[in-house]
Amino acid sequence: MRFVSITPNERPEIKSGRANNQVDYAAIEQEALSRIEGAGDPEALEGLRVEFLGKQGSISGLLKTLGKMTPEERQQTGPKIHGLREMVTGALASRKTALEAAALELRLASETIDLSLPAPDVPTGSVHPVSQVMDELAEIFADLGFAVASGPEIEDDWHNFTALNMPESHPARAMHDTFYFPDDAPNGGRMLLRTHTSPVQVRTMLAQGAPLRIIAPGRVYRSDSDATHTPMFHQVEGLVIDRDIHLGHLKWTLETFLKAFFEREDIVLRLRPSYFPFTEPSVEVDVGFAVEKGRRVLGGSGDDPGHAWMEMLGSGMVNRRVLEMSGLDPDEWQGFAFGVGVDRLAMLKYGMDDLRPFFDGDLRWLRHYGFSSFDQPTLSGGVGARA
Ligand code: 2NL
Repeated sequence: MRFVSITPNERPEIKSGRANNQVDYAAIEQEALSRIEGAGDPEALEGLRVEFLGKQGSISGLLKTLGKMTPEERQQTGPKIHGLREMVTGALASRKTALEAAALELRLASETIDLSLPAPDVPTGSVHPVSQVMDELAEIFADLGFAVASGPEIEDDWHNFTALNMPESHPARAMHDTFYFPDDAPNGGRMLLRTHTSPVQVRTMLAQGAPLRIIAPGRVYRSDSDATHTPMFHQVEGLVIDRDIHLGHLKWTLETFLKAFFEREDIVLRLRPSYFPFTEPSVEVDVGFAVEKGRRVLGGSGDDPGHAWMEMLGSGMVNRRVLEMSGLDPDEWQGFAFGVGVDRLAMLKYGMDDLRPFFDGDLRWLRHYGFSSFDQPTLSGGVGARA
């Protein structure tokens, strides 16, 4: 086989631009193509690209000879050199594709996956019981036509207290051990961490007017800490404002909610007179329970043998003064409201006896009590799920 070198150094006529009519372009092309075809790996191919088409490459050198030719020579030789460059460029590209395909074939043939092996454990989080209960509450109240309202956790004195019929001097303020921000807050008014989600409801009444059917779930803060109190806890408040709303609506709503939440038809309520500054009359709601195997099980009247009453939530008809301060005419609009601790509801429903682990972030506890996010959105499934 005839060996044709196309390296410029060894081809003086190429380098000098002389005697182009003597250059055998077809032979050069033939050799270039066969060497490209013979390149066994991407590195060798890249070496050939540099050798032919690089700055100092042989074909680049041929292109440079065009400048030194007469117009006639150039017209004759130009297409040959450009054609050569195009052929070589195309051959490099298709060889590259072929080498890549071959490498992939090799990998596919040599790398196998044993699908019968157990997959490594993927760490998955779980839904915190408080979040789970919040979702259940939202679902149950959604079935009853309540929208979810939210608002700031850093509140001003007026929305948290004054608008709820607790003016500056009101003794009920002492019942809320409030976290206050420093007095020199930039906007003048004294700011605090909300002690309940009631200010959300005041803000919603002011913004949307009546009628209204909302729940306000969220974090609330009181300076209090023992086995049954944490400085941050979760509350859901509910508010219904409409014409001719009365205590009967309150009782039916709470009974329907508690039956759906605890997934028991035999939940019995006791309404007991109480006092809250923001409701009049105020009603505390107790639920009957019995102790089975050391655990409190809800159901039945607290007056039944072996039963007792447990305080469940606070509620009442919205105080006229609260309606007025929220921009509503109390002679036209009435309403009921209630408030319940979410953490307490979670403890009762899922059999936990201490509140503090809720906020410790202990992974073992969370794995034990957490819920799978792949479960149904709620366990109780909303109102009517028990039918
Ligand atoms: C409790 C008591 C309650 C309310 C919250 C409320 C809100 C507005 C107007 C009137 Cl905007 N009332 N909320 C009413 C009664 C009781 O919570 O013991 N919660 C844990």
